[in-house]
Formats: sequence, structure tokens, C-alpha cells
Amino acid sequence: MAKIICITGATSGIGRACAVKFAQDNHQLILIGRRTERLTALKADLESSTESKVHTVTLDVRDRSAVKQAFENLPESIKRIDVLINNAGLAAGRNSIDEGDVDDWDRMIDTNVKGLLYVSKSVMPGMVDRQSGHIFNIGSTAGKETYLNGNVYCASKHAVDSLTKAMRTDLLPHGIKVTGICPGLAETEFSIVRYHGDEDKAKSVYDGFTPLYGEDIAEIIHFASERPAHVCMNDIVITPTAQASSFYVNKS
Ligand code: NDP
Ligand code: 8X3
Repeated sequence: MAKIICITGATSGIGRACAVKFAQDNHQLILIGRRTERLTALKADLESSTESKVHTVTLDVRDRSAVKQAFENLPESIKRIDVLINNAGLAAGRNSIDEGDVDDWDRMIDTNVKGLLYVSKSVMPGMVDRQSGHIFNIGSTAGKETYLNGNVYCASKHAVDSLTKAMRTDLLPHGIKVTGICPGLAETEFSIVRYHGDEDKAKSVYDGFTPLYGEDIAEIIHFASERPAHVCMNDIVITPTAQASSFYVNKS
């Protein structure tokens, strides 16, 4: 049956791959990101290649009132969101904590933690009313371990991990599934953003091994979303085969 699936951060990487994967099942998609041209191009691409209907929303998830308004203004026909994929997020900087840039800290905490909460706050009450729904929070291996110079990014993803458990607990009486997705090293635009546009430095993160790609993670989210009503996959850690943890990567 066609579901209504809302994906934040759909203009790139993991979020974009989720949009492509779910469109193949002809679900109705609500795609969110700041880059309008990319959203428009993706909508055109998906609507011409699948039966999926795509609604795009240009939105900065850090903007609390804009998030509230955007969800209130959704067309009635797509307000009943079945699946929310809280994916929008970023790392900014890779400095020792004493040398960290406070603007970078604000961006990460405001997007990864507060943005996820603002979006969830707009979606959860409807799921509670309907006594059904599935929320995916994209955490990270950085939310399970703290690595050198990962500091505030790791803290933001530990917060996501905690919020995932909190949502699962508080929403339990309402039959709402909450799944934490915790990828390791995935080659997307993530490192370009982290290194403030330095593409060579970003590329070098994935030298010497095969990383994950957005599609690998989208397939797993799709699989988890397709389990029967009585089955919830709670917490999924996915790394490249060459990665054992945040500390051990087998580079050739
Ligand atoms: P990308 O940089 O490729 O994609 C990030 C997406 O987030 C973009 O679509 C971007 O859209 C969106 N985004 C960022 N800030 C905002 C904002 N303020 N408001 C709305 N959308 C925003 O990276 P990934 O696909 O890798 O990252 C997706 C998620 O996966 C993140 O939460 C990241 O922390 C997590 N993750 C990534 C890993 C990796 O190694 N790549 C591993 C583990 C977790 P736009 O710029 O158009 O707004
Ligand atoms: C992204 C993976 O190892 O760069 O969350 O933190 S890592």
C-alpha cells in the first residue's frame, strides 16, 4: 500500500538515496532540504521514472517557526505521514575541542539535535492520533563512540541516539516504531561539508578502502520499514566491511 514518507535532507547523500529507493515503490514523498533547485530536479526525475508523487519543501530545519508552518501548510492529502526519516544533519570542522569554532558547534547542535526535534514535534502528534507510524533517526557510529577531534559532532549524535531511545519509550503505548540508523564512513557530501568545501581533504577520508554509499543505507532503511506491524528493528549499526569501529579502518 502506498505510504506517505517524509525525508529531511533529501538533496544529497543518504536522504536522496532514500527518496530514490522509496519512490520505486510508488509511495508519496515529502522531500525537505534547503537547496530548492535540487529538490525540483529530484521531483521531476522521480515523477518521470516512477508512479510516485513528490511534494518538495524548501526548509531549514533549524528554523523552529518555519518548520511548524511548513508542516501546518502541507496539503491535507499528505498530512498523515506514515514514515519520517530524520536525516538532515552535518559535521562541521575536525578540530581539537579547545580549538573548536563556536559557529560550527551551533550549526551541528542546531541541525542534528534541535532540527530533528522541531521536525519530530510537527509529525509525532499525528502519529499518536492515528496510533501508528515509523520514525527513523539517522545517528552515527559517532553517536556510539567518541573519536579524536570528533567532539561536538559525536556529542550531537550521542544526543540523537538518546532521543531515539526516548522516542521509542515514550511512543511505545501508541504503537509507533522508532529505529536508530547508525552508519559508519559513507561517501556523500558529508566530508566536503565537514571540511568546509575542501574537496581533496574530503576525498582523502575514503582513500584505501571501499566506503558505504547512500544507497547502502537507503536499502537497509527500506528493509526495516517493510517489516510486519509486530516487528521493529530498533538500532542498526552499519559500517563498511573495512571498518570495525570509529577507531579501526583497514586501509590498503
Ligand atoms: P550530505 O551532506 O550528503 O547530506 C546532508 C543532507 O542534509 C543534505 O540533503 C542537506 O540539504 C541536509 N541538510 C543539512 N543541513 C540542513 C538544514 N539546516 N535544513 C535542512 N536540511 C539540511 O551528508 P549525508 O547524506 O552523509 O548525511 C545525512 C545524515 O547522515 C546526517 O545526519 C549525517 O550526520 C549522517 N551520517 C553520515 C555519515 C557519513 O559518513 N556520510 C555517517 C553517519 C551518519 P541542504 O544542504 O539542501 O539543506
Ligand atoms: C559520520 C561517520 O566516522 O565521520 O557520522 O563520524 S564519522
